[in-house]
Amino acid sequence: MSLTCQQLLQTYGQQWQEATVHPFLAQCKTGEIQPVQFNTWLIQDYLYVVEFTRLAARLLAAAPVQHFDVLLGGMNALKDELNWFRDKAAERKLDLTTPKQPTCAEYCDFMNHLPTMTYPVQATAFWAIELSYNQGWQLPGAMPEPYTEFADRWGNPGFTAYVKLLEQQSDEGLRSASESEQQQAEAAFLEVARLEKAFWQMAYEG
Ligand code: HMH
Repeated sequence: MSLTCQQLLQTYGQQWQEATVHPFLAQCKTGEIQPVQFNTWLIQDYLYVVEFTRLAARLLAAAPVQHFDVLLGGMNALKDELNWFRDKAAERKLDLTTPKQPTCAEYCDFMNHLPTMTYPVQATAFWAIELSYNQGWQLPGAMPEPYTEFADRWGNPGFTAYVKLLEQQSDEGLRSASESEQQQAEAAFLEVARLEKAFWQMAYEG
């Protein structure tokens, strides 16, 4: 029996919970989050998404052609997302040339290293990264202004459906993966969970 994404979520429920439930998100929901905290997240997440877009391109380069449709759709959404980040930063007069904080840099290093792994490993990590934001922004429930559009961006039903397709593609890749590749996919999943938690904490500390 090959590893599946659902198995990872079940086996590592505790780690996944810590990756997706954080006071930062809870306080966006209550409106208590402070501008310095939110703006730190916004700048650092823009810098993160730039590197995530490179990861998406490298995943596409490693993927079977049957998986192109879903991945190209995701890349199109990233085009909009990067421009949207620039708009949000401009509204708040934020400097997007700010250096990466150590946690953001560590997460970006992890992503830049992933393409040395085989496709199933990359696909599993990519799915986990997208699911973390889908669930993280969705679980607290509808958010008040000015956070509504942030929660909607990753929590909307279309994004949930996209993440489900990523899961199917990852599972398909894992079905023909070796024992060693499955272990690497598991390790990559855990690393995403750890880095997601650290990224929220970084933002929370402002
Ligand atoms: C830190 N994880 C982080 N930022 C994001 N934008 C996503 C995941 C989803 O792409």
